[in-house]
Amino acid sequence: MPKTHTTVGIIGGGPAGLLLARLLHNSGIDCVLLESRDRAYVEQRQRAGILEQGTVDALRESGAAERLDREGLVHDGIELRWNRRAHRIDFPALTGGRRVWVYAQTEIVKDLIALQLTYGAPLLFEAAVHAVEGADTEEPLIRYTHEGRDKTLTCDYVVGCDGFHGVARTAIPDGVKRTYEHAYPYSWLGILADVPPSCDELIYAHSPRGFALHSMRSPTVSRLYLQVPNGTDPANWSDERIWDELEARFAVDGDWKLRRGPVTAKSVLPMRSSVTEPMRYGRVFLAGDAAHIVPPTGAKGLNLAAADVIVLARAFARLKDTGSAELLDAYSDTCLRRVWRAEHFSYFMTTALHTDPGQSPFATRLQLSRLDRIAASPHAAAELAENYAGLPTV
Ligand code: FAS
Ligand code: PHB
Repeated sequence: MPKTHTTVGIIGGGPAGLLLARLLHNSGIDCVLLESRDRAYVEQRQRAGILEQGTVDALRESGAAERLDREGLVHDGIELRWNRRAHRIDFPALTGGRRVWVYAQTEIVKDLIALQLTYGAPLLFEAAVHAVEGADTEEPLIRYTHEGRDKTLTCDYVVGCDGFHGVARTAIPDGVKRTYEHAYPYSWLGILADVPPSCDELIYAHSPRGFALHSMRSPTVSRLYLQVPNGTDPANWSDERIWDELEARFAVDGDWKLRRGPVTAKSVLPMRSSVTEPMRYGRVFLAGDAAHIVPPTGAKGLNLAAADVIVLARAFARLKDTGSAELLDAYSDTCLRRVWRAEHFSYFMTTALHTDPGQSPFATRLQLSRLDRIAASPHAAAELAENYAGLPTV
């Protein structure tokens, strides 16, 4: 019989909700997690692939990194390509030792769900939340449907981890909520392919034909993306057409070769930025994509979600241990400083590397000058490395 009251009601079983539930459990704080989809769906949803040092540290501290440490790929840099030249960004050398891990979001979700179901507080799948009421009262209420019946959950606090299309944001009154948005004039066509990666580290390529990214999931599975027009139908892109276009965009002097193989998944992802302020109203908090969206070029989405819940879990633990709400009251401002830094970095990486369909030759020369500067200046390279490998969690 599901609980009817909890300390922290969490809406959404993506990385933000699952990591928050894990951190609260470790602090002895009662919570209930409500996820609208079934377990299989959330575990197979292809999304992010890069973890910052701070995200890995939090997963380790919460006891959720055993498989990550066994199977994750540690990366000390990325390669930028433009005008047929390549330049490596050396993260540890430029950031005093920080690095990144390649470990798919799907695997993090699987690991956290397994822990949650074994040791954690209640995690209900196919529990769709359709309203959050009383945000400005002492006992906010979540209305949800589970097993065909309408139910309610009263909470001391509610945390909306329900992503960009979730419901929690509606708990903030329109007169209070401020939304900042930017849409990019292109999308990404993302593929998974059963072929070993053609590189040891990620390659981000600027080309007159458009952006391309070579990432990976394991020593035998590659993850690649290429810029396409908004509204692109992935069905119009055959494997051969995808590989031909990727090969053209990664072109570089020297003997580098792009390995080809069967494409096992393809999807189109729109590029947008969005921030909702504040990230708290009364006793309702927003975390992760429920509060902010970044274009994936800077590999920030998942890591921002983790940073939010690390700050929030620490604040709930302070309240439980000392009675002080100081960190809770600072949550929104604390997170928004990092959110806007990540929004700017993601905007920088996206606009520096993508070719806007309508951009002028002058704009292209400015892009090339930015990329030349990163190759020429350790200071410019360090700015990119610090932002990519992740700023220390506050
Ligand atoms: P999520 O969206 O992951 O999770 C929200 C959860 O809430 C979902 O499981 C949803 O089912 C549930 N939910 C929604 N409404 C609900 C309701 N009413 N009741 C109950 N549950 C509800 N980031 C990168 O860094 N790199 C990438 O390559 C990348 N690729 C992406 C591709 C796509 C298609 C998308 C959409 C995002 C991508 N992102 C990427 C960003 C992505 O990784 C997010 O930042 C990350 O999933 C954020 O995690 P959450 O905040 O937990 O939100
Ligand atoms: C990924 O591996 O999915 C990935 C990596 C880096 C990005 C975006 C996506 O910037």
